[in-house]
Amino acid sequence: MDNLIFIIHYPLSIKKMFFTTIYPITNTKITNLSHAEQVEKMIDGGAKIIQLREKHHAPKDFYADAKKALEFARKTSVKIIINDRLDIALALKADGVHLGQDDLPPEYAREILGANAIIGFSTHNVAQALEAVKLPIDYIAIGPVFPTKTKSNPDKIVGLEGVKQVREAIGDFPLVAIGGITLENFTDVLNAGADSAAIISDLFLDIDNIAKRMKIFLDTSKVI
Ligand code: TZP
Ligand code: MG
Repeated sequence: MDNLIFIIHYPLSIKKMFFTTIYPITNTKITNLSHAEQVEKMIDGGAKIIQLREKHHAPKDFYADAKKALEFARKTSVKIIINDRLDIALALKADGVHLGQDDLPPEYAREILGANAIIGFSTHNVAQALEAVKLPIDYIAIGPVFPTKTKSNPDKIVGLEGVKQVREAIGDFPLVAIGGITLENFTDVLNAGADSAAIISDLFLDIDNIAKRMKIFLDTSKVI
């Protein structure tokens, strides 16, 4: 018993509890609302984990807006994940970061953010997914599942078949599907094996009723 080896398994199963069937992502361009305003509405609609994604504003403006969003979320148990910007996630003590294939490698993000942070990683095919599950991350995203206008230069569409193949390849590793997911195809995506669906544009179809649409998504997933 001298050489007891402790193996730390990622993802920590307790973190899986933070997932709901919907993983909403903010978008200031589509909504014309600040990240903080969107977070308020998403939380009102029942979101448990929200990703702040900003592709246009200056880092200092994103930082200030995300700070307000986080202050609001901290009155609740809702988790806030920052897309791309490990520096902003660290500065704000956000709950985690979501990284893409070309971003800072997740190993470094883990070193910097620590064991409790939630780290997500985008993948676009089975081979990338299989590599990703070896990394110290908490969930992988697969997509785009369907055509999307929200992301510039999207990777090849994987379809429902792609989600199924990734699910089969990765076992029960937490899986988020993304790209072109709507109220109509959302249950198919979950049935294909995704734990959660990350949604941008379809959540904002009616800008005045973001919370209501969020609730409809959550209620829809309760009946599958
Ligand atoms: N990554 C793959 S598709 C996508 C991202 C960030 C955009 C998803 O947006 P939408 O509007 O839900 O298709
Ligand atoms: Mg990215």
